[in-house]
Formats: sequence, C-alpha cells, structure tokens
Amino acid sequence: MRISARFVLLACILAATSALAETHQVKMLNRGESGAMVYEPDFLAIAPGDSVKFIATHPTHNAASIPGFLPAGAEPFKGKINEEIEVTFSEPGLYGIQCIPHLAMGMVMLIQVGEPSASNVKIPAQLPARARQRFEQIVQRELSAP
Ligand SMILES: [Cu+2]
Repeated sequence: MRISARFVLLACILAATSALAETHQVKMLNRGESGAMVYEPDFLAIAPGDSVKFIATHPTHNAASIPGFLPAGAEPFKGKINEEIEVTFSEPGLYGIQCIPHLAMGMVMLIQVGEPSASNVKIPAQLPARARQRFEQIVQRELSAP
C-alpha cells in the first residue's frame, strides 16, 4: 500500500492537535468536601476539544447533560449508572451536568468551555430547588474567585 505524503502530513497535524487537548477528571461521590452527593470538582473551565472523564468513585451515580443547559449545537449525552464516561466538549459555552438519580439532592456541576464567563449562565427555572441552589453557589464562588 502506498501512503501519500499529503496523508502523512495530515496525520501529523491531527496528532499534534489532539496532543494539545487535555482530559480532566471528575469524581462522582456520595460525600465530598462540599457535602453529600457531589461531583468533585463541581466546576471546570476547559478549552474547546478537551475531554472530561467522569469517574465512578462511589456507586449509584451517572453524568448526563441537562436539557436546555448546553450551548446551541452541542451534543447531549447521558452516561449509565456507575458508567465511567469520557465526554469531549467541542462547542464553546456553559454546560450543566446532572446525576439523574440525585438531581433533586443537588448533584450537579458546571463546565465552562472556552471564553464565556460563568456570569452568562442561564440556570433553567424548571430544575429542582437544590440543583438551582448549587448552580448559584458555584457561579457566585467562581465569579468572586481572584
Ligand atoms: Cu449521584
């Protein structure tokens, strides 16, 4: 088989691009520093093309996007319970993440991809009160961070 120089060049460019993308890790916990049923960390600011791996440190959790709480054009995702999934975030914007069994207990996190500041966040009004509260706490904390 003959491999063209153009193909080799393209492969090199792709390899160089993917080498820059980072994979961040988030633990799914029954109890963490900020209380019961938490993602740790509960906020990430990442670059477009980076990935997040959701680690099933404790059982009974999952990671899923929240309808209406992701950028236009972004692909929704839903991990199974106890499933460790790795999600690549290509579309810049703010993503709300939920643990479906513990949404009412406020098990959510916020992921900022690229430039948009957490101050631009629009927390969907139909979320349970505990989930909205935790998002508000995350946003307040990140905006007051030095
Ligand atoms: Cu959970």
